[in-house]
Amino acid sequence: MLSAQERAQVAQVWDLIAGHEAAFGAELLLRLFTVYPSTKTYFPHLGPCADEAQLLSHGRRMLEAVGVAVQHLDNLRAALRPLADLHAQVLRVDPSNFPLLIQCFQVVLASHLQDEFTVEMQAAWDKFLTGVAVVLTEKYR
Ligand code: ZNH
Repeated sequence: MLSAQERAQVAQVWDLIAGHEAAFGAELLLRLFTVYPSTKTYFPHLGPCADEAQLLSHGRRMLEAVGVAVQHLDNLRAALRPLADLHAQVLRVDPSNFPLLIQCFQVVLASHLQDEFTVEMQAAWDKFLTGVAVVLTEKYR
Protein backbone atom coordinates (compact mmCIF):
# COMPACT_ATOMS: atom_id res chain seq x y z
CA MET A 1 0.00 0.00 0.00
CA LEU A 2 1.26 3.44 -0.89
CA SER A 3 0.99 6.31 1.59
CA ALA A 4 -0.67 9.57 0.55
CA GLN A 5 2.78 11.08 0.08
CA GLU A 6 4.00 8.16 -2.04
CA ARG A 7 0.92 8.43 -4.23
CA ALA A 8 1.61 12.10 -4.77
CA GLN A 9 5.19 11.26 -5.74
CA VAL A 10 4.10 8.55 -8.16
CA ALA A 11 1.71 11.05 -9.78
CA GLN A 12 4.46 13.69 -9.98
CA VAL A 13 6.81 11.27 -11.73
CA TRP A 14 4.05 10.25 -14.13
CA ASP A 15 3.42 13.90 -15.02
CA LEU A 16 7.05 14.08 -16.14
CA ILE A 17 6.73 10.93 -18.28
CA ALA A 18 3.28 11.59 -19.79
CA GLY A 19 3.56 12.60 -23.43
CA HIS A 20 6.89 10.78 -23.77
CA GLU A 21 5.63 7.19 -23.40
CA ALA A 22 7.13 5.97 -26.67
CA ALA A 23 10.55 7.58 -26.18
CA PHE A 24 10.93 6.51 -22.54
CA GLY A 25 9.54 3.06 -23.29
CA ALA A 26 11.91 2.50 -26.23
CA GLU A 27 14.89 3.53 -24.14
CA LEU A 28 13.74 1.26 -21.34
CA LEU A 29 13.54 -1.73 -23.71
CA LEU A 30 16.91 -0.94 -25.28
CA ARG A 31 18.52 -0.81 -21.82
CA LEU A 32 16.75 -3.99 -20.74
CA PHE A 33 17.87 -5.95 -23.81
CA THR A 34 21.44 -4.61 -23.63
CA VAL A 35 22.06 -4.92 -19.89
CA TYR A 36 20.13 -8.19 -19.48
CA PRO A 37 20.34 -9.97 -22.88
CA SER A 38 18.34 -12.95 -21.62
CA THR A 39 15.23 -10.72 -21.57
CA LYS A 40 15.51 -10.46 -25.36
CA THR A 41 14.50 -14.12 -25.73
CA TYR A 42 10.86 -13.13 -25.08
CA PHE A 43 10.90 -10.93 -28.17
CA PRO A 44 12.22 -13.20 -30.95
CA HIS A 45 9.91 -11.46 -33.43
CA LEU A 46 11.91 -8.24 -32.98
CA GLY A 47 14.98 -9.93 -34.53
CA PRO A 48 18.56 -9.78 -33.18
CA CYS A 49 18.57 -5.99 -33.13
CA ALA A 50 15.13 -4.52 -32.81
CA ASP A 51 14.66 -1.47 -34.99
CA GLU A 52 13.62 1.85 -33.59
CA ALA A 53 10.04 1.67 -34.83
CA GLN A 54 9.51 -1.65 -33.03
CA LEU A 55 11.07 -0.37 -29.81
CA LEU A 56 8.98 2.80 -29.93
CA SER A 57 5.79 0.90 -30.59
CA HIS A 58 6.20 -1.73 -27.89
CA GLY A 59 7.70 0.86 -25.53
CA ARG A 60 4.65 3.04 -25.94
CA ARG A 61 2.21 0.18 -25.28
CA MET A 62 4.12 -0.84 -22.16
CA LEU A 63 4.28 2.67 -20.72
CA GLU A 64 0.66 3.38 -21.54
CA ALA A 65 -0.18 0.37 -19.38
CA VAL A 66 1.94 1.87 -16.59
CA GLY A 67 -0.07 5.08 -17.05
CA VAL A 68 -3.30 3.12 -16.61
CA ALA A 69 -1.86 1.67 -13.39
CA VAL A 70 -1.04 5.18 -12.13
CA GLN A 71 -4.72 6.12 -12.63
CA HIS A 72 -5.88 3.02 -10.71
CA LEU A 73 -3.64 2.85 -7.67
CA ASP A 74 -6.58 1.67 -5.56
CA ASN A 75 -7.61 -0.94 -8.00
CA LEU A 76 -4.47 -2.28 -9.67
CA ARG A 77 -5.65 -5.86 -9.77
CA ALA A 78 -8.84 -5.11 -11.68
CA ALA A 79 -7.21 -2.53 -13.94
CA LEU A 80 -4.39 -4.92 -14.95
CA ARG A 81 -6.33 -8.18 -15.07
CA PRO A 82 -6.15 -8.69 -18.87
CA LEU A 83 -2.42 -7.93 -18.85
CA ALA A 84 -1.86 -10.29 -15.93
CA ASP A 85 -3.60 -13.08 -17.85
CA LEU A 86 -1.54 -12.30 -20.94
CA HIS A 87 1.81 -12.40 -19.12
CA ALA A 88 1.04 -15.48 -17.07
CA GLN A 89 -0.87 -17.62 -19.53
CA VAL A 90 0.19 -16.57 -23.00
CA LEU A 91 3.61 -14.93 -22.80
CA ARG A 92 4.78 -16.93 -19.78
CA VAL A 93 7.39 -14.33 -18.90
CA ASP A 94 9.46 -15.62 -15.99
CA PRO A 95 8.70 -13.40 -12.96
CA SER A 96 12.44 -12.93 -12.34
CA ASN A 97 12.46 -10.56 -15.33
CA PHE A 98 10.26 -7.97 -13.66
CA PRO A 99 12.87 -6.66 -11.20
CA LEU A 100 15.26 -6.25 -14.14
CA LEU A 101 12.73 -4.10 -15.97
CA ILE A 102 12.01 -2.11 -12.82
CA GLN A 103 15.70 -1.40 -12.38
CA CYS A 104 16.14 -0.26 -15.98
CA PHE A 105 13.04 1.92 -15.65
CA GLN A 106 14.59 3.78 -12.73
CA VAL A 107 17.85 4.31 -14.60
CA VAL A 108 15.93 5.76 -17.55
CA LEU A 109 14.04 8.11 -15.23
CA ALA A 110 17.20 9.21 -13.41
CA SER A 111 19.09 9.82 -16.64
CA HIS A 112 16.29 11.95 -18.12
CA LEU A 113 14.90 13.73 -15.12
CA GLN A 114 18.16 14.09 -13.17
CA ASP A 115 17.59 16.24 -10.05
CA GLU A 116 13.84 16.29 -10.66
CA PHE A 117 13.78 12.55 -9.88
CA THR A 118 14.38 12.82 -6.15
CA VAL A 119 15.38 9.98 -3.85
CA GLU A 120 11.85 10.00 -2.38
CA MET A 121 10.34 9.78 -5.86
CA GLN A 122 12.57 6.82 -6.68
CA ALA A 123 11.49 5.07 -3.49
CA ALA A 124 7.80 5.67 -4.24
CA TRP A 125 8.18 4.66 -7.90
CA ASP A 126 10.04 1.47 -6.96
CA LYS A 127 7.25 0.52 -4.56
CA PHE A 128 4.60 1.31 -7.18
CA LEU A 129 6.29 -0.71 -9.95
CA THR A 130 6.84 -3.62 -7.58
CA GLY A 131 3.10 -3.55 -6.90
CA VAL A 132 2.40 -3.64 -10.63
CA ALA A 133 4.82 -6.57 -11.05
CA VAL A 134 3.14 -8.47 -8.21
CA VAL A 135 -0.20 -8.15 -9.98
CA LEU A 136 1.24 -9.09 -13.39
CA THR A 137 2.90 -12.23 -11.98
CA GLU A 138 0.34 -13.54 -9.52
CA LYS A 139 -1.64 -15.53 -12.07
CA TYR A 140 1.19 -18.02 -12.58
CA ARG A 141 0.75 -21.55 -11.47
ZN1 ZNH B 1 5.06 -7.02 -21.12
C1 ZNH B 1 3.38 -7.32 -24.14
C2 ZNH B 1 3.08 -4.26 -20.36
C3 ZNH B 1 6.81 -6.55 -18.19
C4 ZNH B 1 7.43 -9.29 -22.21
N1 ZNH B 1 3.52 -6.01 -22.08
C5 ZNH B 1 2.96 -6.31 -23.30
C6 ZNH B 1 1.90 -5.37 -23.60
C7 ZNH B 1 1.83 -4.51 -22.55
C8 ZNH B 1 2.85 -4.92 -21.59
C9 ZNH B 1 0.85 -3.36 -22.38
C10 ZNH B 1 1.04 -5.35 -24.91
C11 ZNH B 1 -0.20 -6.13 -24.64
C12 ZNH B 1 -1.10 -6.22 -25.85
O1 ZNH B 1 -0.64 -5.94 -26.98
O2 ZNH B 1 -2.26 -6.60 -25.67
N2 ZNH B 1 4.96 -5.67 -19.56
C13 ZNH B 1 4.07 -4.64 -19.42
C14 ZNH B 1 4.30 -3.97 -18.15
C15 ZNH B 1 5.34 -4.62 -17.54
C16 ZNH B 1 5.74 -5.69 -18.45
C17 ZNH B 1 3.49 -2.79 -17.66
C18 ZNH B 1 6.01 -4.37 -16.24
C19 ZNH B 1 5.85 -3.33 -15.47
N3 ZNH B 1 6.79 -7.80 -20.33
C20 ZNH B 1 7.33 -7.48 -19.13
C21 ZNH B 1 8.57 -8.21 -18.92
C22 ZNH B 1 8.76 -8.97 -20.06
C23 ZNH B 1 7.62 -8.69 -20.93
C24 ZNH B 1 9.46 -8.11 -17.69
C25 ZNH B 1 9.90 -9.88 -20.43
C26 ZNH B 1 11.16 -9.60 -20.23
N4 ZNH B 1 5.34 -8.13 -22.84
C27 ZNH B 1 6.36 -9.02 -23.08
C28 ZNH B 1 6.20 -9.64 -24.40
C29 ZNH B 1 5.04 -9.08 -24.96
C30 ZNH B 1 4.53 -8.12 -23.96
C31 ZNH B 1 7.11 -10.68 -25.01
C32 ZNH B 1 4.40 -9.36 -26.34
C33 ZNH B 1 5.08 -8.43 -27.31
C34 ZNH B 1 4.45 -8.47 -28.68
O3 ZNH B 1 3.39 -9.01 -28.88
O4 ZNH B 1 5.09 -7.90 -29.57
